[in-house]
Amino acid sequence: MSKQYYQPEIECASRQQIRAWQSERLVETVHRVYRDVPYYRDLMDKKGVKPEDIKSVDDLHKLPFLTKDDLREAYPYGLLAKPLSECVRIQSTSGTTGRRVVAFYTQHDIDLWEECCARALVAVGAGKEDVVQVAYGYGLFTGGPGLNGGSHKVGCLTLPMSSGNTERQLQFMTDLGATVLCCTPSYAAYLAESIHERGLRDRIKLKAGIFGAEAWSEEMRRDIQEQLGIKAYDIYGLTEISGPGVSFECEEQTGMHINEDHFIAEIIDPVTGEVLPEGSKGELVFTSITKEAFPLLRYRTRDICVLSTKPCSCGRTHVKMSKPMGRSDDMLIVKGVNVFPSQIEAVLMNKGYPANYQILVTRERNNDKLEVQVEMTSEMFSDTLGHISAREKELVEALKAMLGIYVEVKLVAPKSITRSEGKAVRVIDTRKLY
Ligand code: DLL
Repeated sequence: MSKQYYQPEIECASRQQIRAWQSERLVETVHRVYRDVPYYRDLMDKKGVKPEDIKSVDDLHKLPFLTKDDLREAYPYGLLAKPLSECVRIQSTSGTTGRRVVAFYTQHDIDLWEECCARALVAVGAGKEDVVQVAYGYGLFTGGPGLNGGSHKVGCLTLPMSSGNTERQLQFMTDLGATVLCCTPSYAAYLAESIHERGLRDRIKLKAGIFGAEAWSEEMRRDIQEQLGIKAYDIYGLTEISGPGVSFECEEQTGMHINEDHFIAEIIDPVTGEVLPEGSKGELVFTSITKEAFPLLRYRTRDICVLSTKPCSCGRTHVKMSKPMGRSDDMLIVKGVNVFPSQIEAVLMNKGYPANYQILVTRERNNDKLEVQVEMTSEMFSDTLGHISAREKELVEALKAMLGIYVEVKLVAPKSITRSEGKAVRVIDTRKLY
């Protein structure tokens, strides 16, 4: 293991020590933003909170929340906590609606972010001898630059592929003997499928994959692991808080350790904003405590998950977050029933379908219709030409059992759903709800 990016004194510190670091850094950050960022000063004044009221992590709940709307309102420079002359980079979220969210970095912030990604790589067993293929998008999206920087820090040979151009990905993967693949899980599934089709399985040397940026189920993990003969690890992050590496999985593969020396995590009730006890399912909220240019206090991620400080076999003591179980804002309400796309995916994968599907939500005469188009594997396609309706019926029943509502299922031919090179577009909701 690379010593520099696995520091047991930090990653395996006592909970008491972690809390002490967090309290000290939180107090410093709150004083700094109150002094230097008028937007924060206004928010805190409106809530009647003074920096002196925040003496430790126990006082965190007194601070106002920050939302994506605040970031849009303060766009572009309103939340900047350092002079522009000290900033060296921006990154931006992948959202296409409304004003984009732009995050700023000083060189210190870039180093910190890349160190978080380096920790993620070391946690999956990467070291100087490894060849890391980074097939996340580069540019404004944080996936490529973050993992690229982390890989450099660990000293791996880094292949800055960016996403797309599958032929070239496979050529470099085989010719250069990539051992670690970093990309979205949907692109990993597509690459696995392409490797299988070309009979390249014996020519790849991959041992691990670091897949994140979108929701993926345990079933999808199993599929990718089997197809590529690797261990597939989850990684989480968001542009606003830095990018990938806010949390990452270790060899236990049972949730992602949050880099708690840099970020404080809370779980809140998404409706009331009340802080919930450990183990509750709710919305994840982050406070960054070491960033210079763009420190965010109590930022509402809209990601629904659960936190746990249960001891981990890897020895790390940093709190673990579950895989996000959906978003408080992408949850579909169909015929009054809450539906998470991840539930549909779990059913499909359980029944042996590939991760190529699309969920269509429409409304006709005030009646919601939920349709899932699912691609068959080529084996299924040739096997079941006469039995498609039986297969469809089986899925309808399984989805009904999971969701409690009728879902129309259409099985479609292999390769008929457009492949994604970045985040897959899973849901097409044409209802006009607002
Ligand atoms: O997706 C950063 C990233 C890049 C993470 C590469 C991991 C790997 P954004 O484009 O700002 O940043 O999107 C952030 O994506 O709030 C989650 O809803 C979702 N997301 C990120 N990682 C995961 C994950 C990057 N592992 C938003 N599982 C977040 C599920 C994820 N959802």
